[in-house]
Amino acid sequence: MKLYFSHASPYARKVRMTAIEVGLLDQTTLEVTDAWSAIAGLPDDNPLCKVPTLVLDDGTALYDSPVICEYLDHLGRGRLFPPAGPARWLALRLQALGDGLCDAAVARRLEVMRPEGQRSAAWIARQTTAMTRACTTLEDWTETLSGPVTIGTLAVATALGYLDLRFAEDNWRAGRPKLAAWFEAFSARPSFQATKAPTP
Ligand SMILES: N[C@@H](CCC(=O)N[C@@H](CS)C(=O)NCC(=O)O)C(=O)O
Repeated sequence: MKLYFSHASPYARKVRMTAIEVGLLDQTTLEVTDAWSAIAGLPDDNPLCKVPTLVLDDGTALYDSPVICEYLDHLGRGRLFPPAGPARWLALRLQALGDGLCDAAVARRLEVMRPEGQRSAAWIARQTTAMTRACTTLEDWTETLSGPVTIGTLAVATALGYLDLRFAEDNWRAGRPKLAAWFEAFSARPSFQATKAPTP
């Protein structure tokens, strides 16, 4: 299998963590790809030209990250996606919130990077508000994060790691002591440590 990824992408980090957690990293060839400048390779395999994209040995390409993670979990006989029932809905809900937090953060970053005259302050404010609300909700949900490791907890951890990478000045830990303590403990996982973006 080949995984197109970028070091900074939180969605790709979630996939790499999944591969490690279910014991499939050694069967995965990692190909660093800049989705924004790729003109061959990634767009041939994924018409959306996004990372992460996983290409199976028969040429089938899988995207986006929830699909890839569930595939890897199934192949590796992992337990990151519990069977249908309350535990599964909780894991998927947490994944949706973690991924949605990333969506807002990525959208804000892209807007901030536009030339000054083209930026929308209202758009940046909307994404920032969504990020703040998501972090506050996660503080309220900390007890649900403290159970077994699932795709939900991986998604939340990678989202918070992305905030540290791109929006450290937001200081998401302020006023959220339970979430900060959970993240501190979760960050020690080898899969999280092994997938840190290299410092520029
Ligand atoms: N929902 C997708 C999001 C993937 C995504 O947006 N990846 C970004 C990098 S962080 C990307 O490749 N962007 C390129 C583009 O939007 O053209 C997933 O979960 O995989």
